[in-house]
Formats: sequence, C-alpha cells, structure tokens
Amino acid sequence: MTEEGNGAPAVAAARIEAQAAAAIGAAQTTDALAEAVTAVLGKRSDLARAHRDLGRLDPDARREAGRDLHDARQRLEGLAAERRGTLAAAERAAMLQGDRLDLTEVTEVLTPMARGRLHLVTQTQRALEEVFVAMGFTVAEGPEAETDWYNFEALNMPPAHPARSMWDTFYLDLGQPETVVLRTHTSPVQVHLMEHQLPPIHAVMPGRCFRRETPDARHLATFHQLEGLVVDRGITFAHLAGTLETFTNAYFGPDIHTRLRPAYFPFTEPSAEVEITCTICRGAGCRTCSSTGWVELAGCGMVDPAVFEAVGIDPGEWTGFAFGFGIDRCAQMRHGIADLRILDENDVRFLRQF
Ligand code: FA5
Repeated sequence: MTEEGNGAPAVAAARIEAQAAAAIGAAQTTDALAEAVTAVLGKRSDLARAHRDLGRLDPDARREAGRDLHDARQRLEGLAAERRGTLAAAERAAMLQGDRLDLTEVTEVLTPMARGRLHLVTQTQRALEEVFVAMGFTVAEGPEAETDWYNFEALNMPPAHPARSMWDTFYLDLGQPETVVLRTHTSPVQVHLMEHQLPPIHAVMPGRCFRRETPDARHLATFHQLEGLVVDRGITFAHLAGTLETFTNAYFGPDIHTRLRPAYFPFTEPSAEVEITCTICRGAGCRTCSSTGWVELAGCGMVDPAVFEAVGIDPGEWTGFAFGFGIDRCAQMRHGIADLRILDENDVRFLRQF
C-alpha cells in the first residue's frame, strides 16, 4: 500500500472508503452508478491498488491492512447495492410516469354526462294521453298547416263567420290568399278523423297550435292542445261530463275543484268551458288567473249536427261529444307555474325540475 503522506494503512483504507462512498452517493442514475462502482471498486481503483500494495507491508501490518481493505470493500459493495436499488426504483417510476397513457379525454367522456330529458310539455302530453288511453281512447295526429276548410269551414264556420275572430290566425303564403293557415286549434283533426274512420270513434288528438296573440301568464303564441272526440250511438252530455271528471280526477287528483261554464263554439251545441280552481292562489285570485280564482283548461260540447253533415256522418244515427284541453295550461295548473311563458324560455334550471 502506498502511504505517501497518509500515515498508517488503516487511515489510507478509511480515506479510500470515504471517497468511494461519496462517489457512490453522488451517482444520480444507475448508469452513473455503474461507472462510479467501476472507478471505486474496479481493477484500477484506489482500493484495488491498495490491495496490490499490501505485499510491500510486513506480515502483521499486511494482515491488518488487508482486513481493513476487505471490510471497506464489503461496506462499499453494500452501499452500492443499496444505491442501485434506490436509483432503479426511481428510474422505473419515472419510466412508468412517462409511459402513462393520457386518458384525459376518455375520462371526460366517462364522467357522467348531463342527461337530457323530455320537455315538461311533452311529458304532460304523454301523461294526458295515458289517462285517455286507459279510458279506451286511441291517439291520432293531424297536420299543423291546414286549409281553411279543415280549420274553419268544416267546423261550421263559413267564410266571414264572426266566430273566426275567436282565433287570431296566422295565414301561410300558399295558394289563394288566406286559404292555408297554421292551425289555431286541434279541432280540424276531428274532421280528418271522421273523414277517414266510420263511427264509433273514441280518440284523442294531441298537437301544436298557433295563434297571433301576445303571450301573457296564461297564453303563448305557440301552444299545445289535446283534442278529444267520441262519436257513438246514444252519446249524451252526461257522457261528456263523466269523461271530463274522470280525466281531471286522474290527472289532478280528487281534491281539485272543476266546473263547467256555458260557452259558445260553432262546432258544438251545447258548449262549455272546463275550469279549475287556480292552483297558484287556490281560488283567492292572483295575476295568473286574472283575479278570478279560476283557470280555463278546455272547451267542450256536443258535436254540432252540421259538423257531422260536413263529413258525411248521419246525425240521426250518431251523436258525439268533443273537447280541447290546453296541454300547456294543464302542466301550468298541475305544477303551479305562475307564468306560462317560462315554458318557452328553455332555462335548464326550470326545466330540470321536471
Ligand atoms: C278551442 O280551441 C276549441 N277548439 C276547443 C274545443 C274543442 C271546443 C272541441 C269544443 C269542442 P279555446 O280557444 O278555448 O277552444 O282553447 C281551448 C284551450 O286551449 C283553452 O282552454 C286553453 O287551455 C288552451 N289555450 C287556448 N289558447 C291558448 C294559448 N294562447 N296559450 C296556451 N293555451 C291556450
């Protein structure tokens, strides 16, 4: 062992070990560690050289120095193994991190998406249909654009009939002026049905209607009605009243107050309006019911013989009743919606309540 300036071999071993340990500890990668291990424990290392130099020492000193060098090598090899384990673990973790798939997009797709739902009016339409289907009615539909004949004339309103002004009409720019309209009610679907189907008829006809009116708490320019038509032998007003009561009980519950008020429609005689106690103020009077305590839900009556004649049904053999409920109004009263216009605003905070 060369002892230039280093005193005893034990001191030399301690110095070599300290330098080697520092080199091992400084390695930041497994590759750098391998190089450091070769440098401090390999054939050309100070440790190996000190081993080779042991021959120059006398036997006692050689034994002692040899043991010191052996112990130092053992400790350094242990230190290197430990450092290798730490660095390898860090490198594996870094590699896994680097190889990790970026699943961000997939995660976004998998996060529960806001689910859509049917608009309250659609839900209400289906609920009303269900009640009537359970009572034995079928469901039919008709066009939203109608000729004057279906919307007015076949319903006992010849041209210039004053009752036409009951409905502020949108005319379409089709054919002769004022001959094609956006239907103002679903009653024209009755006419289509009676043209195509022989009695007996028990049907409801839901659909969108259009009127040139300024929206307010109870009115929209585009709204929905559910028409009803029963044509059979021996049908009386009592059947109409019983059907309406069965419906209002099923849809609003038995506690709700309804009443029939005499009214006028050119296509029914006698005619009535179905009214319900305003569910916003419970009859006390409020802005929604124009302080009357009542809200009109439907028009109804016994089918006028003139309508049967227009569609070729013998009024001597058949009688019938008809009604037209406002679907939006039914939803309004059932859910206590003070202003109908909110149905058209598409505010999800409102819509997601239903
Ligand atoms: C009619 O439209 C008749 N066709 C109803 C009818 C059918 C009578 C069969 C006799 C036999 P009326 O214009 O009153 O009637 O409308 C019926 C219902 O539709 C109203 O009671 C109301 O609930 C609803 N309604 C009418 N106009 C609007 C509107 N602008 N906005 C929302 N709902 C409306």
